[in-house]
Amino acid sequence: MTDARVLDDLAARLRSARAVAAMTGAGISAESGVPTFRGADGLWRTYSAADLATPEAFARDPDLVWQWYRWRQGIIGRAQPNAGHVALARFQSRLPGFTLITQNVDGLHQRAGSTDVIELHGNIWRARCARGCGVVRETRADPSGAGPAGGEGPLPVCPCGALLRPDIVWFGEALDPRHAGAATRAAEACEVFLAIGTSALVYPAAGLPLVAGRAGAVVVEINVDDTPLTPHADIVLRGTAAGLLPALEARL
Ligand code: BJW
Ligand code: ZN
Repeated sequence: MTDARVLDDLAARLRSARAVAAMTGAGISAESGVPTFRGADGLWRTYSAADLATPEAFARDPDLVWQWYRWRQGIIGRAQPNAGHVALARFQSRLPGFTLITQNVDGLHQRAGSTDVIELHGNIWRARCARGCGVVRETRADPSGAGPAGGEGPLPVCPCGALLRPDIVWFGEALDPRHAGAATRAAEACEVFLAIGTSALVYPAAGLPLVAGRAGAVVVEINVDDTPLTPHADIVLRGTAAGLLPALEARL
């Protein structure tokens, strides 16, 4: 089938489905200028996940970890949602049973107009108590890259006296069970599952399209490259999220 026929066919399935779930990864924000993790220019090529994205790293060197997150806040604060984010926000208004799940921490889906987004790995614009007393703080969307303490200032401290840390799920940490539960239920209930711009390597998120497939959903992969999900996908669309999602949305 030609790409146009595949898109026509998929759009018809989406229109007739009672429930649709989409899960995005860093690839959807790549065209907004936000670096991915594992590509040729990915963050893990230059930075060590073990030094920056684990609770042990934060305990060892919270300054370094906050510096890295402030730098990323700067990039994300200057980025704009792209046509892929906008198309997914329109999916939500066109498809009544649509659930958007994201692994991204950048908040670009919400800035494009999506609501009720299930953020599996947290959000870079929030900080929470590192000791776990329950305090959560919004951090400023400051394009200068200044973090919650403002620029290079002292590290942010919780009223309980512990440090605040980025509200992000690091390696080895459990996902918030409310978000993991909602995402699993959406995967089990949907008739079409779209996996968009994710390397499908990081669990438990990478298991969601497989859950959906086992429950009978049509699994669709949208990615510029092959991933471990590719052999399990029913439909593979090779191309960019910002190119393919508007083309799909135009057919809904
Ligand atoms: C495009 C495109 C375009 C490009 N259009 N496409 C061994 C050691 C340590 C841990 C483990 C281990 N084995 C298993 C684990 C568990 C671990 C895991 O899965 N690790 C694997 C890597 C092996 N998982 C965890 O630790 C999770 N927690 C857990 O399992 O808890 C268990 C537990 C239970 C009970 C109690 C306690 C514990 C947590 C995982 C958290 C992940 N966190 C991060 C955040 C890091 C920092 C940050 O953001 O600040 O989440 S890691 C990073 O990877 C980030 C992402 O959300 C996640 C997924 O990456 P994603 O989105 O797929 O991006 P990329 O870069 O990998 O891929 C981009 C894709 O886009 C590519 O395919 C491109 O081709 C494509 N693309 N441009 C379309 N324009
Ligand atoms: Zn606290």
